[in-house]
Amino acid sequence: ELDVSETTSPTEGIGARVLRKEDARHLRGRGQFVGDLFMAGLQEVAFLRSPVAHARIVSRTRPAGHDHAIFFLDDLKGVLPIVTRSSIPGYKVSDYPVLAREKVRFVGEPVAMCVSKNRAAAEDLTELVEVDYDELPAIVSCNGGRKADAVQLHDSWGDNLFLETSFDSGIGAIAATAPVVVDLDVSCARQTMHPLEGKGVLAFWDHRAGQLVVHTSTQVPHLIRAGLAECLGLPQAVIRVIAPDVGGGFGYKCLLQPEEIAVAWLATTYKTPFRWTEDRREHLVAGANARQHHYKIKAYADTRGKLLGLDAEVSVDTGAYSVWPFTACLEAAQAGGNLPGPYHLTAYRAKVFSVATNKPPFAPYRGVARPGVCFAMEQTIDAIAKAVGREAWEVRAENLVAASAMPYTNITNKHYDSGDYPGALLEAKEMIGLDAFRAGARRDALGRYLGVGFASYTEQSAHGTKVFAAWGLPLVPGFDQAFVKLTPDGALEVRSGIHTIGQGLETTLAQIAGEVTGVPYKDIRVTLGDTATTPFSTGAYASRGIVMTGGAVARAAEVVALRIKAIAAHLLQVGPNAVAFKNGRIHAGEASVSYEDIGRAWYIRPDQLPDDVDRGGLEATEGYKPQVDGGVFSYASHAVRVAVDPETGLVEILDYVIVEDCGKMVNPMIVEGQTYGGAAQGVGTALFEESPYDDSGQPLASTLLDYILPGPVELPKFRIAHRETLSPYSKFGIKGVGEGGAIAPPAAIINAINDALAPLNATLRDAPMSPTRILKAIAAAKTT
Ligand code: MCN
Ligand code: SMO
Repeated sequence: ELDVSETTSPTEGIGARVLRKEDARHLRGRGQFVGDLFMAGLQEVAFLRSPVAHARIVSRTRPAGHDHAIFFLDDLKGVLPIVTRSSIPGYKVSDYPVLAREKVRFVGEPVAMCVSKNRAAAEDLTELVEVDYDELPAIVSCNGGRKADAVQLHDSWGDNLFLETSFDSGIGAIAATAPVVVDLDVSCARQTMHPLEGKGVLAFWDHRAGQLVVHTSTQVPHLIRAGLAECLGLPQAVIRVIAPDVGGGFGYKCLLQPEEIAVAWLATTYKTPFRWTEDRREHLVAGANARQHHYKIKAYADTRGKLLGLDAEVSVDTGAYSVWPFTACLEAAQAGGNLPGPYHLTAYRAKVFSVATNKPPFAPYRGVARPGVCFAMEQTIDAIAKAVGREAWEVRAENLVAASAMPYTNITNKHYDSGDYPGALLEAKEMIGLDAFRAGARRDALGRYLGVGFASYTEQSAHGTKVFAAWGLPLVPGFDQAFVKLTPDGALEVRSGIHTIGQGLETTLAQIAGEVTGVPYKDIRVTLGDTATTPFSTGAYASRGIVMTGGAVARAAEVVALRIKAIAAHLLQVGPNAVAFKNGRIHAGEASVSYEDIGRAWYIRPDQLPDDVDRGGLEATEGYKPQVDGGVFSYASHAVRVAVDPETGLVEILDYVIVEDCGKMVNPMIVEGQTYGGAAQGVGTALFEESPYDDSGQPLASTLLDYILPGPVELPKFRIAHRETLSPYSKFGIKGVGEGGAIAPPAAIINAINDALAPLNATLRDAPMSPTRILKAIAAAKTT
């Protein structure tokens, strides 16, 4: 039986593969999610959602006697719409109402809120509501949305563009003089995000504290408090947000959702507890979406395949509203800023559009823009290789930023701090066995075509305040605080407002605190995600947790460690520099004291301590941000070998290798888990997942029979190799890793499929690479 208190790793600090503290409860089914909470008088909430994509609401009616059970927007007195501002010039703000009143803008948009003793009864109430819709044409694509005569989603806008912007370092003469030019149109499909646990919120009024208490499945409790305060018109001090166990977030749980505000309003108004839990169908139809990017690329190269310039147009199908706090610009602006990726590029131009469509809003999803960016850029590299007749890995290696060039500031002003990008690629090439593969047959005994593909990327992590400000996000600061305390009985408490959403911060923050203070891992308790008991953190997203919160924990722990040492020195009658942490005690040579001795001395007998012992106590709150505001950059190269069946269009992944570098690893086992899980989601993006819409804006994948998630049968055993290049800018040289695994699989897999299908002259450009798309590409090649 797994029991983390039995972890006996000789080292438990940074670099140790200690078992996760979280798993003791999760493996026994004893986690506490929003759905596990119960309170006396709890009522459940269901939402009536729009059945049409775009319409004016002519009338809404409820049967008499249901005023306190069925609610429309007008009933929600004092509630403001979600308005997400941005300082990016030209960005258009959308008013995202908590319940639709004049207009609905996507299928699934909440129109009425119904409350009853249980969910089924609340759902029954939704059937009593009558709404008359006057339907409008739906905008279901970027092209549709950009047409001059397109119907507008937001009446005052004048068009359907959240944002139109450009990056331009000048392409200059290269367009006319470059010997090699490749053109590509690349698209990836719209996706939903599917954390195991859907969104959930339970709110009640705490009469003793005089506070609205909101238990919500979120990655960003402190931000949600700010957002709720804004939309409910309450001071932040009157709101307590608690994130209980969160069964996966992946970006989806970074948002302030209308349902969250509506349920909080009920609790504030009626002073009794209410809960809404998202069901799978709501997630599929009404939950925020991700990934739908379209690229038109022209790349210029010399005859060896050396990149000379890149010219791109990127459109993102961003859905109906701008989400709080990340806006509808994030994805498109990031796509434009990240397209050059890990490559040395001296001429770059990109036009970027974020188009409003009659679909659910767009949220960040593991990798944020970069899976799309990598998909486009890595196909471009392969296309150049094909044009100049070289192996794709060779062209890649020549264009990657060299280790000797580090630190390197790229063409979109990203400062790559450290690493050996070509080194990781070459290692991946060896691991996948490219040379042996090229020497072997192109088809297997089943007649399937075989191919190998590569993809490389950088993963910006731990963005600072200035980066978010430059993305126009005034509400999103890039720093964290943490609190560390030695208790009277010699245990260590660590608290921060970030949250553990599956990625393991309860474990790794404890490892850092233990590394600094010498307190044994089993005696460290990490408390996260409750605005009343934790100092500020922006939250768990952008692979920032371990760098930012980890840095803050280290700094607070350093303060406490100094005070522990001062007391120990006094107890052991030596100078403060003569004591050291060893084997769970504080030593001066052979003599030692325990952490409990320290706790007792400080809390119980402070009168016996000399005056020069720091009176700050055995606790400290400290803040942290890395030395650079632009974040620290992890990177990786993926390589994959596939078999493609030309009769069925099915792809089998035969081998998959990942060579990754996230600086100093706090827990290599968790880094592997993160990489594995991310890559699994990447395989979903590559081969299976797609949320299509018909011309009227109806979602065509509203069950998990239509929306295919990869399971164990579809996933390869990813083979992972680590490199550990320390960042010069972060505490311990750590870089983030939470998103990386998800970035490269679509790119590596499409390159492998195109390599396999080369003898047939078939080329794919769009994800997912479903059997249908593969058979179409083969058929198209036959007819040309
Ligand atoms: N880690 C480490 N050594 C490093 C880097 C990271 O040991 N050099 C560990 C960290 O200690 C942490 C984990 O890896 O336990 C991820 O750390 P980090 O990269 O800092 O990411 P965050 O803590 O900020 O987590 C958010 C990140 C994001 S943005 C998404 S999306 C995502 C992800 O984490 N969502 C996840 N991984 C997820 N994993 C699970 N199981 N569930 C999610 O919802
Ligand atoms: S998509 Mo991760 O929450 O940045």
